[in-house]
Amino acid sequence: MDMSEISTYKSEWNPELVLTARPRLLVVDDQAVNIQALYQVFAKDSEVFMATSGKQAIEVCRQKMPDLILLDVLMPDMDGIEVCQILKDDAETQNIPIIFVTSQDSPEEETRGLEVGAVDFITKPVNPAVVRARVKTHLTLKMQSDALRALASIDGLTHLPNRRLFDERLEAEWRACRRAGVSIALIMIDVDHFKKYNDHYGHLEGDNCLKQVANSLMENNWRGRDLAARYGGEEFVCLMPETDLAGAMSKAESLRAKVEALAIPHELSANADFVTISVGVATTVPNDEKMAEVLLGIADEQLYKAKQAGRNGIAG
Ligand code: GH3
Ligand code: MG
Ligand code: MG
Ligand code: MG
Repeated sequence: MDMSEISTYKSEWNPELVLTARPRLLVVDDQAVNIQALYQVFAKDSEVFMATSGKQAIEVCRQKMPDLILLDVLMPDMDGIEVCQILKDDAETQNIPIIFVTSQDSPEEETRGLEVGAVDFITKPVNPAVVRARVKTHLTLKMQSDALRALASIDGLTHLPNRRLFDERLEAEWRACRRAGVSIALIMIDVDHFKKYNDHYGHLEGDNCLKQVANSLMENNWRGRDLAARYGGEEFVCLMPETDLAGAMSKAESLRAKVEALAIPHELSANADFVTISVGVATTVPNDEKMAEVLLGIADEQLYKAKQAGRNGIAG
């Protein structure tokens, strides 16, 4: 598998991918010759992105989400200190380690750089061995902390993202969709008559059943920013940014059909003789008056309707 093709998004909750992915560096300098020097040091082992101004650095950073940034201090328009402050103020980018690379070799400069959140400070002209060693140290730390965060974001039973990650993504995607003025969709899934399933087949078989349902969710051809997660117990959620009601309903129906097709026997189910799910669908265009939780509330109401309508169905 080509690791560079794996989106940073998926590796967010896969510790293995985090530790084996090719490092992604962003090199920022207003002078091409300086970028060239650093590019030659890192191009072999890393994916290197470049920016020649502060403004471009922020754009490339938000788009590519590098693992580490080598940042020039003196640049026209927006200097490195300001770039660093902006990236550290943004929840999406604040964990990316920044190393300042500068010709201003003074204790004051270095202190200022560290105070705005940089992890290290290197002087120009750079010594290739030194810069490589320092970058390696900080990359290792970054990869390890990403792997820990990924581990803390996974549900142990189903290996789906857990509620902790889901809540984080919901907040982030809610803000993104509000900025873009587009709708966001949420699908809430609940296994039908699951208490009776446990009572009849035992808790271990119950766990097995949940794993199979989770696998169906994982395989459902999600788009890049979609997220399927275990919300708790026998409840699952799928977050779909930039999706309207029609799109979300068709996804919900395909999920329902997929779980039905698993044909897991359920003798005590009141609505079928196999395991089924009920699905509630919610969409809204986020605005300043609404909180992300409204989406959960609507999906929950719809799920209740699907249950009332006889289960093994979708409502939205
Ligand atoms: P409904 O169709 O109305 O959803 O009925 P239900 O029985 O599914 O609803 P209820 O919420 O009463 O029951 C959920 C059950 O799911 C109860 C609980 O024992 C079981 N459950 C929750 N988490 C797990 C788990 O991790 N493993 C197993 N085996 N069972 C679980
Ligand atoms: Mg410069
Ligand atoms: Mg339930
Ligand atoms: Mg249930």
